[in-house]
Amino acid sequence: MDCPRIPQRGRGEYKFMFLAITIWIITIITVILFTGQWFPESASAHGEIVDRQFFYTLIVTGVIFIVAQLGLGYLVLRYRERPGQKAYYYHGSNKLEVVWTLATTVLFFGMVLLGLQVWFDQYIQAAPEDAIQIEVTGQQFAWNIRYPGPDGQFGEIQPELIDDAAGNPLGLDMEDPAAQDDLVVPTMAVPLNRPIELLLRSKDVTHSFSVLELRIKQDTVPGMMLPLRFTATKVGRYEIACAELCGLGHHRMRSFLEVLSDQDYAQWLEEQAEF
Ligand SMILES: [Cu+2]
Repeated sequence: MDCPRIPQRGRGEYKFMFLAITIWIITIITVILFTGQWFPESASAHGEIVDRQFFYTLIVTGVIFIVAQLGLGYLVLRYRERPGQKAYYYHGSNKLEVVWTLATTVLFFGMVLLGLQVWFDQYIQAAPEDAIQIEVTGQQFAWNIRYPGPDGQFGEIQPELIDDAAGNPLGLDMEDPAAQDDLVVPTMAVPLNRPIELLLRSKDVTHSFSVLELRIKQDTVPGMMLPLRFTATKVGRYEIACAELCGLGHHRMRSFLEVLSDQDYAQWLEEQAEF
């Protein structure tokens, strides 16, 4: 049956205009909120690449967001309810479905390929021979940082020896000669421009070791030892935050990481060992 359109502007039309304009205003506000400085200046060798990857991702997703929201406002206006107009069934376009599925796939894999190298360097590539290994164990709600000491070997740990009250939060087995010089401290220090390999563990639940300036963030998972590599390039004192909601005291699970010159680092290690 033929259904002629009856063009007629009623009061109801304004609500569609209002909705479309609201969508566009929210889009503009969102874009403004997303521009500007996201992070403090990078203090690690891979930080620049992470920032570049972040910027590309923001641009690609931002452009898609803007186009989609402008389109949404336009469609609200174009296909608004009009007096006397009847809705009709539209099956959709298979060609369009294929095009945007392919476009999304290409974009997604493109972004992954762009970021693959820095991800590979941090997680898959073996640490250089001269990398300094530091073990980090998260627990509700503190970080335990362990250095292997002058022998360069981490001593044995036994879960049954864990005793927070007695000052042995990791369960270090003092009968093992390699454990006797191990240093367990609440804050971390690393030397400048030296490759560092963190070995991340957790005693209880999932935590996340995160230092914004160094552009590092990695979950610590109970039962796993996860490596995380970086080279600090700027002397400074940076906050270590837990980036995983890990319990009621999550907000106070923080520590500090100091990047020091070689000389200051050697002195720091000596001072810590004296305690
Ligand atoms: Cu935590």
